[in-house]
Amino acid sequence: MSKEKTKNNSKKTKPVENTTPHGDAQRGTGGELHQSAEGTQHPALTTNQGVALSDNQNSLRANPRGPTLLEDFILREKITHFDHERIPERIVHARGTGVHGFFELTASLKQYTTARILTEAGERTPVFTRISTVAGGAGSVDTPRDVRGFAVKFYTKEGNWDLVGNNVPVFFIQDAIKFPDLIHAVKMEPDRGFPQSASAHDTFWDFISLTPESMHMVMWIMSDRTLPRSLRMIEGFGVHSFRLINKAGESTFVKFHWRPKLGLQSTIWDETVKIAGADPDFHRREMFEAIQAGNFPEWEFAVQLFTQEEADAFPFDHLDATKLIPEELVPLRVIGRMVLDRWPNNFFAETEQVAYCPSHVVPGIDFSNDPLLQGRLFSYLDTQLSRLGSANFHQIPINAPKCPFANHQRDGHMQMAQPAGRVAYEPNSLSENSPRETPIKGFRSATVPETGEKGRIRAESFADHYSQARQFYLSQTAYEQAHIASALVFELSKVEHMHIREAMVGHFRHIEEDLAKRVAVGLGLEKMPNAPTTAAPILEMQPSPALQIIGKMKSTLMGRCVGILIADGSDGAVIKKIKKAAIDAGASVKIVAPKVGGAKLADGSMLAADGQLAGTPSVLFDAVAVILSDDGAKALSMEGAAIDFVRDAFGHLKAIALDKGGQALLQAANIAPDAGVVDVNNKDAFLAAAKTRQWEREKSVRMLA
Ligand code: HDE
Repeated sequence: MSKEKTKNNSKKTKPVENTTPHGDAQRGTGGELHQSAEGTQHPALTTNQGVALSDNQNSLRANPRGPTLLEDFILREKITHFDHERIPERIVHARGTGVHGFFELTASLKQYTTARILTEAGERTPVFTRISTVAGGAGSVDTPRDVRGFAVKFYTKEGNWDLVGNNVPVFFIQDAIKFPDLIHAVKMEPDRGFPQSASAHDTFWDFISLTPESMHMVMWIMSDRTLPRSLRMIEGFGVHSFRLINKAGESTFVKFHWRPKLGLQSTIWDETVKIAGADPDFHRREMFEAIQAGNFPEWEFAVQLFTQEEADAFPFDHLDATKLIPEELVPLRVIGRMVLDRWPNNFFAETEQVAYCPSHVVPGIDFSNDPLLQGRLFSYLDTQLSRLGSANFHQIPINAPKCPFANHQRDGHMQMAQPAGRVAYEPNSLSENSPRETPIKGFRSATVPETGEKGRIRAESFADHYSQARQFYLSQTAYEQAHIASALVFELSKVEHMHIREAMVGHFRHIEEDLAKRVAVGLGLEKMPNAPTTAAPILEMQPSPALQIIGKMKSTLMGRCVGILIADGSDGAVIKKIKKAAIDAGASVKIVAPKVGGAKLADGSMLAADGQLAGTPSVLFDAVAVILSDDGAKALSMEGAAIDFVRDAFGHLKAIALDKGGQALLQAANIAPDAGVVDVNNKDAFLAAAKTRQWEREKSVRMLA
């Protein structure tokens, strides 16, 4: 009886690459290389005990058509391991993309801190950065309207420092005790199990409408900040105030900021929704491709430093995480840069198992009394214990410090270390070499006096919930204000309960009457709801242009992608010219054609496509060119995907370069060209238009609130 063999792909894989962390010596029977039938060399496939397998295609059966035997330890080991492959996903921030890189300090903060990572200019420190969405599960799409987590693990010479921030500088709530309620409200509703990864539903807005302190954050999440074009084009914020402590033991407050080298850029809401369908992994794929291409994302690292006296003079409380410190009040000092340049080898081992904790700080950095931060100092360690399953999670390579670490903690699940010796306690007199305290260099907390009455009392200085929400709204350009109002109309239109819609509009009346009116009209409310009473007077604050996105876009094509739609008969010389111009300006270029094999150009040559038209819509690009022969234009005028390609590019305010055939397609799509639609030969005009969005066009393509 011959044994049935299914195709064994392993025979075809590249020979001899030992990827096990244990190395050859620990490969058991698999240690030596084996000769395959085809003559290639490969390591033996073994069990986890190192026993080489003779057959990985058939389980052990009593006879060829008989029952499987319990004795088959190979089958049982393999299936059992597989059954346990998943660990609990993060309760929030489950969907994330992680990349290795380095941090380089460019200006020393020696005067303010002893933390070496902030004092040695020119020194590079390895980092692992994970950018995430908040609400969705690990398998959810990359582009919901959502805050992005921005977590950086610095492997410093003095221990790991985790700066676990967001791409929005404020938060929904002031006190950690409200966090489970906030998250239960935004996650899918528990009875029905939807919506996944969306805030546009009743429970979220119900909670928000009853939580006035969230109004500032509401302005941010309804702005285009939550619709990033790329993970490389977002800012990052440490959110809370922290402290720096210098050699003399003096402390200074600090807020941390990341600013993207590519500038800020967002997508249009309709575009975002379509991207979710066209490429659910849009952000992760884009980051992967950028790193593979050597276009390493980079951020400036900046700080806002201020003293207790300065803080006392702010018209808000900096310990309240629903407030930011306007850059105009405390300017940003750029002190370093972060470059992400290496994709992880293994998604699970690194991106999934990385465990960030805001409590991971190094000597010279300390916490403030922000009650949200104080709660986080507990939560993250606790969550890692349940998610990673062991108090030894710090031994997983992605979490382990890259400096020596030693203490008397012992044992526990999955203990990897094998500490030698008799002594596992301190103080001791039996082991001179055992780890001991280092009073001079060791971690010390800021010596701040604490007085006052114990109690569950919200500080009065936390009572103003509207002034900064108003400041944010009034700081935006008219286009951005329209997007905020329209986002609110969109979200609240998904809310079934009238009283929740009305309550929200009531809050908006405190932020800006015009905003409230626009939303009320957009929702079709018959009369304006009353505004709730406020706990504190609403202050008129100076607008802060630094809060805009449009004001922070960079006039560049770096990191942007131009799509060129072609078909049989397109002019190769024209394609080449526009492609070169875009690449010279820093963009990447993708050719889109009805068939992925490519198109036969006018000169008879074939040009391969990077994407097939039906699967590569224009939402995946920042600007497009359409280069078609007369026949090509005629054929594509009958193709819905081609019509959508130009209609969406136009509707999403993108620059469009056209030749004669491209113009014919535009006409077939019933689009009247404007200043952002240019002749393909006028490459300067195209590149200039491609570096921005055609904001003026928007009123001609959609009704904004
Ligand atoms: Fe988190 N948060 N959070 N959070 N958070 C988690 O920790 C929590 C908050 C942030 O890429 C969890 O490892 C509480 C603010 C990021 O792995 C959990 C409170 C900010 C990430 C947790 C907050 C953040 C998390 C879930 C209110 C911006 C992802 C899994 C007191 C400054 C990190 C995990 C990564 C993850 C708790 C509020 C950022 C449950 C209790 C404010 C970027 O521990």
